This record gives sequence, C-alpha cells and structure tokens, in this order.
Amino acid sequence: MTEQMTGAQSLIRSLEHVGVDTVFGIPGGAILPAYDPLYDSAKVRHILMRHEQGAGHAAEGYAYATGRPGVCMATSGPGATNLVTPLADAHMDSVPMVAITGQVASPMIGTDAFQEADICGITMPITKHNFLVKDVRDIPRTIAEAFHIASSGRPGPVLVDISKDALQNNADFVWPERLDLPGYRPVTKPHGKQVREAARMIADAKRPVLYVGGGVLRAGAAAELRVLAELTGVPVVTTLMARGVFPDSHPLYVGMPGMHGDVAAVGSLQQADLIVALGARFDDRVTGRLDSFAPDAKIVHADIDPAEISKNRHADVPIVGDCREVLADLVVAVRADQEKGRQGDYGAWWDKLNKLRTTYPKGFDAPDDGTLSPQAVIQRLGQVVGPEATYVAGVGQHQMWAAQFIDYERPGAFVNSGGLGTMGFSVPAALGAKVGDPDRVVWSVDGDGCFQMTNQELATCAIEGIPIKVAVVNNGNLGMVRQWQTLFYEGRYSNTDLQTSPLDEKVRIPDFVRLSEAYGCVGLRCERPEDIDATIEKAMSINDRPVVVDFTVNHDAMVWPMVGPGVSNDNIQYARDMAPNWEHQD
Ligand SMILES: Cc1ncc(C[n+]2csc(CCOP(=O)(O)OP(=O)(O)O)c2C)c(N)n1
Repeated sequence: MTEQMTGAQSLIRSLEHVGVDTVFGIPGGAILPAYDPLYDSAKVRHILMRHEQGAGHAAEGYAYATGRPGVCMATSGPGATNLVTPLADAHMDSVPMVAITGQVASPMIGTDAFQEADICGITMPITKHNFLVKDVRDIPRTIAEAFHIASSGRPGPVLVDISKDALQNNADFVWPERLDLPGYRPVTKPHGKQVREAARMIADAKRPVLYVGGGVLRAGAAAELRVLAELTGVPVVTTLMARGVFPDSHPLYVGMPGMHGDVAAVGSLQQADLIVALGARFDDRVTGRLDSFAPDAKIVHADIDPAEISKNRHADVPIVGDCREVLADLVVAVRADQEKGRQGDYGAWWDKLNKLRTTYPKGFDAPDDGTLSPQAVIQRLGQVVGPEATYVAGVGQHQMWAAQFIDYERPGAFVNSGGLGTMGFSVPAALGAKVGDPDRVVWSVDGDGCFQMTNQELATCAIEGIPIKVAVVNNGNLGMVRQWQTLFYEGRYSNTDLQTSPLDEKVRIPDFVRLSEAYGCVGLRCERPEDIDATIEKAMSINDRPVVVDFTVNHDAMVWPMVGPGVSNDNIQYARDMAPNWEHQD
C-alpha cells in the first residue's frame, strides 16, 4: 500500500530507508520544509553545525569512521555555496558523501530569486554526480541513486538539490525496487590476463615497490595487501592518504613517499624497476617533477576508476578493478607462479633500501631556546595516546609532522585532506569521526591557522556531547607558507604572522585557552618540553567535554625531508642543503 506524503516527508523517509542515522546541517528558508519532519524522526539524528563548511567536513569525517556515506544538509544560495569546499575536498579524496540542498521553488529558478544559486552548475566539476529535483515524485528514487553512486565504484560526493515546491507538494511514497542507472556500471572485477601479467612482472623484477594509495583504504583491502606483501616480500610505501593501511611497524614497510616523504620511500620509487600502483593516482606531491619520476620503472596500475590509469604516468599493465578484488586475484596469481618455481629475488634491493633506511631515518633537531619542538609534541601524542585512536590533521606543517611522527598501525587511524589540502578540515572532520565511531578517542591535530577557520564547531561539540580532543600546534604563523618564505623568498615573511603566540608573549589573539573555554570546552596550555606528557595525560582523562590544548611551539621548525616544488625526487633534501648521496648506496 502506498502512502501520500509531502516531498519533505518522503525525503526523511528515504534517508531512513537507506540507513542514515546522522545528518550534519543548518536550516534556512528553502530547506525548511525538510526540517519539519526531521524533527519527528526517531532514526535520523540531526546535528546543528555552526557553518555549512563544518557540516560538509563532519560528513567526511563520519564517512572515514564508518565507511558509509556522510550526509550533510544546507539551504539554498549561501548555505549551498558554503558546501563547495567540502564537496571539492571529498571529490579529490574519494570520500563517500551525500549533500542535500534546498533550492528556490521551481518557478523561481533562473530568476535570480532571493538565495538562488545554481549549485548543480557550480559543483558539476567537483561532485561525482549531482541532481536537481523539481518533482516531488522523484525524491525517493533520487535519494536511492545518490547513495548508490556515492558509495559504489570510486566513492565520492553526490549533491541532491531539491526545489522548495518539490518538498512541499504531495505524492505517493514509492521506494524504487531496483535502480536504473544507464552508463553507470563500475567495474570491480579485474581482468585475469592483466593480473597474471602483473604477477609475472613481480616475479621478474629486481627492484619492485608496492605504491599504495587511498584507494586501498577505501576498498577495505588492508588484509589482502598484507597477504600480497608478505607472499612476495616486495617493499611497501603508503601515500599520505593511505597511512595506516599497512602497519608502520611491519618490516616490509619503507615509509611515505612524496614532497615530505621518507628518503627510503622516495628513493625506492625513484630507483624501482617495477612500481605496482594500487589505488594511487601519481599525484604531483608524490612524483615530484613527472618527467624525471622513476625513470627505469615499468608500471602496473590498478584502480577502480579507469580515468586514473595512464592519466599522469603511462601504465604498462593497466588493471581496472576494486583494489580488494585486484589484490585477492593477484595473491592467487602470485601463488600459482610460486608453485611453478617463479619467485622474485629482491635481496640486493633490500640491502639498498635498508641502507637508506638506516642512513636517513626520520628525525628532528630540538630547539635550543627551550621552546617546544612541534615534532616532539606530535610524536609524544602518538606514543602516549597509541594506535587505536583516530588522528585527524589540518593542513600545513603539523599535517606533515602528524603523517611522519605518529605511528599508524590500522587503516583509518589517520584522517586528513590530501588532494585539496583544505585548512579548516580538522575540527569538523574530527567531530564527524567521533560521531561515527563514538568509542574511539579522536584527536584533531591542528595548526593555529587552520583552527581559526572552523573552531566554531567546538560549540557544536560541546552542546551535542561530542568530546573530541584538539591539539593546536601553535607556532604563531601560517607555518607551511612561512617555511616556503624561508626557503624560496629569502625569509621575507609577508603576511604569515598570526600573532596567536607572539614571541614577546604579551598578547595572544585569540587566546586559544580562553576561546575554548568560551565554547564550553576544557582549555589547556603547554609551553615547556617537560610538561608535554602530563598535558596529554590530563587531556586524556577528560571525557565528558571537548578538550583543546594550546601547544605553544617554536616558530622556526621546518618539515624535512623535502622535495622542492617542481623539483625531481632525485633532489630530495634530507635537511636544509643536505641531499642524500644515492651513488654512495651502491
Ligand atoms: C583554505 C586554505 N587557504 C589557504 C591555504 C594555503 N596554506 C597551506 S598551509 C597554510 C598554513 C597553515 O597554517 P597553520 O594552520 O598554522 O599550520 P602550520 O603550517 O603552521 O602547521 C596555508 C595558508 C590552504 N591550504 N587552504
């Protein structure tokens, strides 16, 4: 039996149907009809955010924590445009997300009506797909399709823009029996021939590397990856987006490649004769200057999105498929080869990589003026809190240090904005991650610049009972930009001093401790190396409220190693003006 209801009611009913338990959003005129039945829903919790950008990042954090699409909701016009940044962020990092926006009534569309914005047009290049719904009868089917598209194939953000009259009109609620999406058929099962070819190349290679990207995380393929690595003995590098998918403590783990990657990981790709890229996209932050990247390597490239393959680097063996299925099939193919006596010999390769690992380990110099070293703060945080917590970074130096100095042992332990590099991601994404997985300790590791972009969501955390913990790595500056000014602009620090921890200590604008307290959180400050552990332990002991720690740190610390922008990976610097000696390694 069908039931008559308003479009708004059918929207909420549809969300319930697809299993949504949380929506992050802010109401307004055009979406207001939807907020009315939401008030009555026993299944869907709405979390009232302070900014739509926060709602979008919270949805992303929720998706990271649960593997299910995060949902955010906004009104038309400015509400919808405030979602642009998180949509672009989710698109770049393949985060499943459904954004629902209100649109002005359909007769008003195109008239420059109050709070009208063509959000479908605006977000066309930064969503996996988007829908404009003007007919109340289309709402259930569109919601079903949106969730299917967001979470299948290469995950991504889908926007559903619904006109106000569609929300207000009445229709029978009809849930679609099956989805009819012509042209949308993600290939998950890889071709056997290519997989066998890849296995053969792994056996023949002398210097192979598994280059593991975020696609392996999204595919939930950590277990399969480990089996393949252990079966073959091939070294593993994980990108920024894949940190934790392979345990840092594993002997086959060589590190993170990229602009601020480990020397051994960067060197392994540069000197490889075979790169098996799994759910990775040869991002410029990984390849450095593309024309000098891994000159001797043959490429096996596996990805669920055929558009990624050979986009930046030609693939000798292209494999289209879900990384979990690709890895599972590769394991079978490698085993079959090994039973026939075909097995790679990588002894000399490992000797070389081990030498790189021991010669160029991760490290940092402690400041000699008694101030806190940001790397030490982040390293101790990881050690005291441990690998079961979720760490959510902002963007900048602290993000790189969080990637470098916290040991990740499980998939999903590190959440960050890799592709878009979005300042303001951390606090709301941590909020979303905590809602999605409330039993886990969630630490936002943020910069003083990033924190000032979205810290109003601390109010949301305090009011909604979402006890995240925030470590503000407060160097008083837009640190990463300042680092580039140091290196490339002769130390001319144009517009990077934020005055959040001035060296003369007179005024802090804002004072993060007092700001946090004003938001209903506990605010702590740590300024001396000997207080780091006690401060972290104190923060860990508070679980009924959000906690913010202002770690006031040295202003001059820099992120090393570094491959300069537009520079070849061969020229990675281990520290300022210090390059590894590759030849010496032979
Ligand atoms: C929204 C946005 N605006 C500007 C930038 C450029 N940017 C990259 S890192 C950075 C500085 C970040 O400063 P802070 O949050 O204090 O972190 P730190 O580098 O000091 O650790 C800036 C401005 C960006 N990535 N995102």
